[in-house]
Amino acid sequence: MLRAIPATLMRGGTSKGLYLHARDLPASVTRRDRVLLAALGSPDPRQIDGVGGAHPLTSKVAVIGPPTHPDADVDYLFLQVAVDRASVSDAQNCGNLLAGVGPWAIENGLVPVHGNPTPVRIHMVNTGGIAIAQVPTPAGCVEYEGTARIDGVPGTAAPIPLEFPDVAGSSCGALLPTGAVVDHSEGLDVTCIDHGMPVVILRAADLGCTGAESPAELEANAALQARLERLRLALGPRMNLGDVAAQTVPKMCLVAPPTHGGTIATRTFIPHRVHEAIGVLGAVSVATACVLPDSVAARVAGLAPAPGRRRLDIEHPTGFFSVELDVALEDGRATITRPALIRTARKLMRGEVYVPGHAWNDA
Ligand code: NQM
Repeated sequence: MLRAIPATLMRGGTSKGLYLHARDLPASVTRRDRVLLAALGSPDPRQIDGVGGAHPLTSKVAVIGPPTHPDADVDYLFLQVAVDRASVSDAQNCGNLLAGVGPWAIENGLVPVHGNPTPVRIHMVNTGGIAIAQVPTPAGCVEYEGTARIDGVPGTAAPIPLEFPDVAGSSCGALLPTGAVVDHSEGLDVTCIDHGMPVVILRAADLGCTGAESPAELEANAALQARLERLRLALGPRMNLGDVAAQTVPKMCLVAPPTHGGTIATRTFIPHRVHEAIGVLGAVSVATACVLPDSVAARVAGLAPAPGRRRLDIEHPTGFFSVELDVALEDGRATITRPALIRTARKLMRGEVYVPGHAWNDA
């Protein structure tokens, strides 16, 4: 018999996924993953027998529950459900689904409304860091509608400012996991960085690209895909990520001079499909590299070093992603802290998602 699981389908930033309460899923990771694969309809390129959207950006799950961190209001575990493989990964964060966590936690009784906005301190279980979301609650309840626009999403919605006090090295152990601002691999200069998301930054021109290609054009370039995967497999262990063959990190980001008035142009492999925009923490990592003297991104962006609160506009295939950072400079070295940005979210549907009984029951 089909098994019903309480669920909310939400857009978080430029991604979409199922938001579930931790208590409504099996405690065993093997059973939990089987249930999520069945709920989203994987493995199947169309995810026809589930609620997944047939793309990594719409095949995502947020598991939310009471906090296990003393400085948090809720725990948020992000799970990437592969589309065409029977695989569920907790190896990365997702700053886009994160945008929906505060609203969901308030509406599901985990966090009381207090004032407007209501701050929600979110423990990102995947990597251990804390994010602070300011959720609009003007009339004692969550307000989703508003005038904020984020590129990659049509229309407008209520702004949800997100701040990340402590995400440097969250997956790799250090902001610059190899210890260098620039590394060399396969004859290319690369910058390996983790300011919330492990990212390898490469100059698009070094790979025969302009950085203005569409995601479809880049995905059709088999030689480029193969070269990037060789680099990723070689650099993953050097970034303290171990064997990354089956992991969704590091992301591979091609950068080029800006063409629309922003700081830098990006095209990001996540790591095999190309992002229609750029991930949230991925954008934070790239923005950080833009103000790190001598990094591959800094050389391309060509910004003059300057201390203080900086705003970096990261160009991507569907517009801009703006990130603010605190930059301190001493003896030519930069310390970059307190990334902050704006996202929006929308509750799309609330009810129960059904999975075959065997997915829930089988040992
Ligand atoms: O970098 C896609 C997304 C993401 C991740 C990915 C994200 C982040 O856009 O914080 O949001 O890079 O796999 O949802």
